[in-house]
Amino acid sequence: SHQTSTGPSEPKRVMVIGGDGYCGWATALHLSNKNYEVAIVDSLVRRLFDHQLGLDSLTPISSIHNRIRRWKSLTGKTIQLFIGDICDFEFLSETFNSFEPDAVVHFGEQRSAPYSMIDRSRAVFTQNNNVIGTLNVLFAIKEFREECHLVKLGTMGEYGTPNIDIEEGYITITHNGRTDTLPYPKQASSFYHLSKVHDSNNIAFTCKAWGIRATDLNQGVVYGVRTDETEMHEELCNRFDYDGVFGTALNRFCVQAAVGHALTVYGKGGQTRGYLDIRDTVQCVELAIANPAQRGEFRVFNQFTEQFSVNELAALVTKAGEKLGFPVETISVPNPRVEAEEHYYNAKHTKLIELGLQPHLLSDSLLDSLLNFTVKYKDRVDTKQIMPSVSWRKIGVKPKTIAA
Ligand code: NAD
Ligand code: USQ
Repeated sequence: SHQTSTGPSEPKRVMVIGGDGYCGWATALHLSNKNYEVAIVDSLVRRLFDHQLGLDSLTPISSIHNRIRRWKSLTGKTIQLFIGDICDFEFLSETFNSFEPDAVVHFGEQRSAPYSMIDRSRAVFTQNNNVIGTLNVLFAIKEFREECHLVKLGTMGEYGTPNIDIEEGYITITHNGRTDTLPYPKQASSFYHLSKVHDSNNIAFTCKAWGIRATDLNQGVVYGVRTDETEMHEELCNRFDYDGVFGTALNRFCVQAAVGHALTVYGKGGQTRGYLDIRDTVQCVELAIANPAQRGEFRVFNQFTEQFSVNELAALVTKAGEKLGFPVETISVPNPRVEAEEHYYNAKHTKLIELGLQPHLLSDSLLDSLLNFTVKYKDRVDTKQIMPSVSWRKIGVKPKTIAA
């Protein structure tokens, strides 16, 4: 029984792969709260990466078992849990046949660009984990649940930074007098971002060949931590990465400001990306599920709400810090990545708005509360984890040990 019932075709049973992670946990709770039947599938490999690299979330996070028990005791709602690796097809088949999803939201990938650039073995792990995992999901849908809608997390980074406007998935080109609508050119710039390009190609092909219905959500950089559901209890608290491997731009800057570390702008700081609040991540995924793609359709949405350059983010955090009474400095760090540092950027993002997305834009008050949130946990910050440690140019075949 749905709250947001908009039609008979609306799916009820949603499998959230990667549901123990940052975006996935918030989404699983949101969908459960909206009366979808939710199952989390996760290998917990992300918690293992943190142990292996000696990193930790800014926020203390409970085990997935305690998280789900707490959710049940607060709301009476059950979230099913399947612990396993989706690269193991036997495991994935069993979860499909046991849970019988109407929609699969697939967050379950190695998602850090720096992690994928540590050494050969992490590059290979990333592409193997991501590409084979997604292929297995496609085979499971074909074999066991052919009506099931795949909602796949892609990335805006698939497009790179071309010197023309970025469209949503497709571009109409006239060449030598003939016109066609073609996949938008992809220019990813890490082995992680490239894994998403490979996924998109595999998904597009199986939509055509097998009639899979899929939505590729090319998400921008996510910021924030609180969602209506995760703030109900401290045991539901989401993870918040700030380290140089898994931390992302705005979240990192807030933690840096909170502990009095200079903001780490890489290179010239003109790198411009799409950004969104984690409350909009959960809203976008719900909208995609409630309005499924057609059989055989490969739908692409650009999932972000605003564009910022790294310099603009640093300026916003500096202003917010000063307002709260602590001075914030910025340093230019030699760019560990290979990327354009000054470039044109104008990406379309209208399709989710057309479906009803009501964005939470980055306002002064949101930035104040995010900064206050990081200040609350600042004693947990390991400042040794802040500077970037992974170089795009220095990647080699030798297993890289992580220096203390
Ligand atoms: P995360 O690392 O916090 O969560 C990913 C989860 O997937 C983890 O819990 C991990 O254990 C699980 N997982 C990984 N491989 C798995 C496998 N083979 N089998 C089962 N579970 C597996 O990452 P996140 O930040 O929540 O990102 C989720 C998705 O959203 C990713 O696909 C990412 O590429 C995409 N995305 C994230 C951001 C962002 O800013 N965080 C931005 C754009 C897109
Ligand atoms: N950057 C800095 N200083 C920092 C951290 C980052 O200048 O301290 C710069 C980076 O060089 C880059 C930009 O900020 O130009 C964004 O970097 P990021 O680490 O915030 O994000 P990115 O590596 O692109 O990856 C994150 C998620 C990934 C997702 C992607 C969306 O980890 O899963 O796919 O955002 S997007 O950027 O749109 O491709």
